[in-house]
Amino acid sequence: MSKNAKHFSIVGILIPIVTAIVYYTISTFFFELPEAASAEASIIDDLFNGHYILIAFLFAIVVVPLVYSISVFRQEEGDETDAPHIHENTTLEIAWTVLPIFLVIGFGIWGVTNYNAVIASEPDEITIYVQGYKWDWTFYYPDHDYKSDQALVLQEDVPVLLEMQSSDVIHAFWVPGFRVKQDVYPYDTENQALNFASGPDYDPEPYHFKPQVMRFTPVKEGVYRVRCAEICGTSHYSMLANVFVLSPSNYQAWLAGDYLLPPDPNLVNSQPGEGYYLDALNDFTIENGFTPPPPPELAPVEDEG
Ligand SMILES: [Cu+2]
Repeated sequence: MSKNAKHFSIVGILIPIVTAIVYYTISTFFFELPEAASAEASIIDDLFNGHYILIAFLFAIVVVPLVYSISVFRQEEGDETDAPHIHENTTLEIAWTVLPIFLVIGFGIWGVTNYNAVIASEPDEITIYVQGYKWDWTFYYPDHDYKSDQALVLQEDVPVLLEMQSSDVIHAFWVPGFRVKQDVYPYDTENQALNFASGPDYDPEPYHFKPQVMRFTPVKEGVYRVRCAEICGTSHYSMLANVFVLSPSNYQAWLAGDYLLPPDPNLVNSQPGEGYYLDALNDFTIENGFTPPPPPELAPVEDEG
């Protein structure tokens, strides 16, 4: 084996190893995603994973040869000669131009295909209106006698079409567990009475307003969070709402008014980072109901008498 072949084979073995380590590190420690809870989540996660693998590989093909060269090709003591000067390598230049072009086009086609799959309409989807405003969300169910609630309540495995608008500034509707996100625009800042909140017959059409639409199918019972993903003012951080994904029987009970949901933590405490509340919500079922968690215990004060 020539010396060059030996160097190339060591680098060739190190590149996939480093790719795997970097991929594992970024997908496990830096960008760990919440549990996937919608039918669309796996489509988005495939794209995320594809990008992570590519990023890890591009990191490895630059850094492995660099670190290997720095460590192995040291200048000998007393050696004053220059390294060979290399000009032009047509094959290499064509390769590093053409391969990235195909990669970018390939990822583009993949992205568009997946995006079309995510936004595709479903035959039996239910429509819910969403009003975003500084700093909360309200939900309206046009098919169910104008039922509104501070929480978004969905039925497991039933596709949803959200029609959304904002009362004031641009917000963004984002449920990390569902992997879907959509900007929500103001329609008419002059006349804020004209919105979904004004009634079930509200029709944005005469105002030439097209609501923003978003589709997804929740597939796991549980409690999730909507958070605003567009910085929209001082209380942007607390522009949260709960999403309850209920079984068909619980959903029907909720529609009939027989099933009370836990209060919105926005109303109970608006401090950010109070995760214990969300943990308690996650244990919530129609059978065991909801018990707000006890306040954190204070350490007893030692009597110094
Ligand atoms: Cu917002």
